[in-house]
Amino acid sequence: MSNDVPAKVAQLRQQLNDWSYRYYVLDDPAVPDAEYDRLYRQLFELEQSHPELISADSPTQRVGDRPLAHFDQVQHEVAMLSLDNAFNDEDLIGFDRRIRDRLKADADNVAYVAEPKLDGLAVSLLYQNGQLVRGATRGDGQTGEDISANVRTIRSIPLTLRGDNIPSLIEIRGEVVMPHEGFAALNKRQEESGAKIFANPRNAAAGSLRQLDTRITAQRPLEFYAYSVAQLEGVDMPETHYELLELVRSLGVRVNAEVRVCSGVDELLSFYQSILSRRDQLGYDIDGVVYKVNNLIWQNTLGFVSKAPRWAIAHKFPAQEEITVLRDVEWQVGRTGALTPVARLEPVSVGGVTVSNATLHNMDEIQRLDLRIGDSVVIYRAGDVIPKVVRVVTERRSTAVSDIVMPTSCPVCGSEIFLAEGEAIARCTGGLICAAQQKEAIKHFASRKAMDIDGLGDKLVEVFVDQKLIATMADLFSLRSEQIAGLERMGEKSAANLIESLQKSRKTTLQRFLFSLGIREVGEATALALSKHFGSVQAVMDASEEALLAVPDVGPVVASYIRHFFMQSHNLEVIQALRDAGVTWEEFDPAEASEPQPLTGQTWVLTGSLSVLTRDKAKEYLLALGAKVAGSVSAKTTQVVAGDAAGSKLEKATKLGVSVMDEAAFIDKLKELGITLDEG
Ligand code: 5U1
Repeated sequence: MSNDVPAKVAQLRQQLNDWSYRYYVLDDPAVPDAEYDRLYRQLFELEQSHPELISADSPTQRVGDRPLAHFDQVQHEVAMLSLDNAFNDEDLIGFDRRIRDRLKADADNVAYVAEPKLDGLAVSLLYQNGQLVRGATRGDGQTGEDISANVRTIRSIPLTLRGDNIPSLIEIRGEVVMPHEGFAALNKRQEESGAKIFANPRNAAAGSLRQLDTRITAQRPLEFYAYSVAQLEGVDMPETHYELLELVRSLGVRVNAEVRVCSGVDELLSFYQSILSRRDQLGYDIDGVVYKVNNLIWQNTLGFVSKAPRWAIAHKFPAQEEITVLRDVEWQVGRTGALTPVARLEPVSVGGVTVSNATLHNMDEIQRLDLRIGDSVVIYRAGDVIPKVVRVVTERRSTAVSDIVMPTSCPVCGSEIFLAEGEAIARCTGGLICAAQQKEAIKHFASRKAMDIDGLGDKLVEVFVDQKLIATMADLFSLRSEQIAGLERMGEKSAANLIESLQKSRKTTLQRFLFSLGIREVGEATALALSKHFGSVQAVMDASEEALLAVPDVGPVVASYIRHFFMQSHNLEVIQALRDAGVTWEEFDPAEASEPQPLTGQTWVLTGSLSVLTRDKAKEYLLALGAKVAGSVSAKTTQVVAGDAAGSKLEKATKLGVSVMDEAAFIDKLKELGITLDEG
């Protein structure tokens, strides 16, 4: 049996590498992450019991187990160049004219490859006989730093090239970036742990790549996109840059999906406009587009001038950082009482959007920036990332600046502000007597994934609290139509509708109810885990920290937040008041509910638009029946429910032979499994 181990290890590595390729290069995940993780674990365990089988190219060998002492220097065999810039259409027209003049091209239209210019860090990857042997930074273009250990942690960089046309040597160059989503999550984690907040994704990517401890780099959401080949041996050099990128892609290295061949200046300009209009949706920062002459012989003919090639140019986008003046700092109180300083700015256009507010995170960040009211500051804004103050332009500081002082009492309710030892975030101690916390707590309570009170938007909650019609969520259920009809944007009909949806929302589930209470760090998934584990609100209320720690998804911090929440008498009063107001949910005894549910072990995917059920309701029913609900279709999917206008997921299900049902069949199935559909 043990003879099969090497074969099994090889097969697992092959499978994991194939899935990574599908995920990163083809952008077409083959299996859910959990399945990847399961096989990874199998491989890891096999390698642990057979250490002689561990090899550097194994997917388990991406992260080192001790920090490096320093980075070695690397001499680039081929210099890493920079690019000339075009700041407007005229610059670009001039670039194209110079190229046609030099090439004496009779053709009017030179073919170019147009690519987004990613705003990250240029990196060189050297592969010998298909193995990644070196990763290096650009440095000064001639000498960079050896960051091999760091680049190995980036999952979109293969440790081994794919296919059977592997070059004996290839040096691939490209950009390492941190996508917006990962950047926001990283800064949130940094903020919560009191660590340094990164000014923008480029700085975060640079800081992560220059970590001597690769275990830290491995936790940073870095991605790689290839854009050129500096050395190639052992396979024929293609004729065009585009074919070169295709070769790179065929070797399993990701190339940006936006790359296009364009002919002549007009096509270049429309590419520029198209990318610019989608800039905020790409998910990572770009600072322009790059155009390169496609024909590699022509590139050679054109050559270089000083440190930049004549055959390429970067057409710059409006900057994502601008300077403005900090007019004031206001302190916002959130749902959990956290005090967040918000910069009120002299309005400034950043990347085409007017910015007048920016987050300052916390007092530590204000001190780190050495910020004063009246300072000139650099603002960064991109995508969905909330604009932020990057730094102070100290050279412009006048004598008229004033210090920023954290309030000692809550700006909303006047209660004391408390800053726990070692914490960066100060909090109002007013709890539900603080209108800011009341409002935020009620908005959360009413939201779609919580109690789903149709027609009760954020604005209306603010009006109800300001008019002193309600102070807690329980008060919502004593509202009468005549009290609210006539309020701002509230006619008799909408008032009656709202009362009706309040009435309907009284019947809920234990998971929704627990989620709706707004306990710190108790999101949908934790609420579901709590409800499955305890079966009743009382059992959650009575649970010790130790008992809470037995719930999957609950760690010591969350457990302490849950305990703290149920120790506050005002919270217990609100829960009782909600029960008294007729809010109900089904409870069960977990000891009797250990048998598997009808869909345990199955993975379902919902796609297209459903007309009878909402997507959330459908998901809730499936979870209640024990199924997992996934976002993408793979060979592991048990069942796809396809609503109207279902697109690529339906196509994929058909291709993979996964069973598909329409909404009517789905509803029949739910009924058959004992689900009573909620009305509406
Ligand atoms: N997309 C892209 N970015 N970028 C940066 N292509 C590209 N090419 C570059 C640079 C510095 O240099 C070429 C000279 C290969």
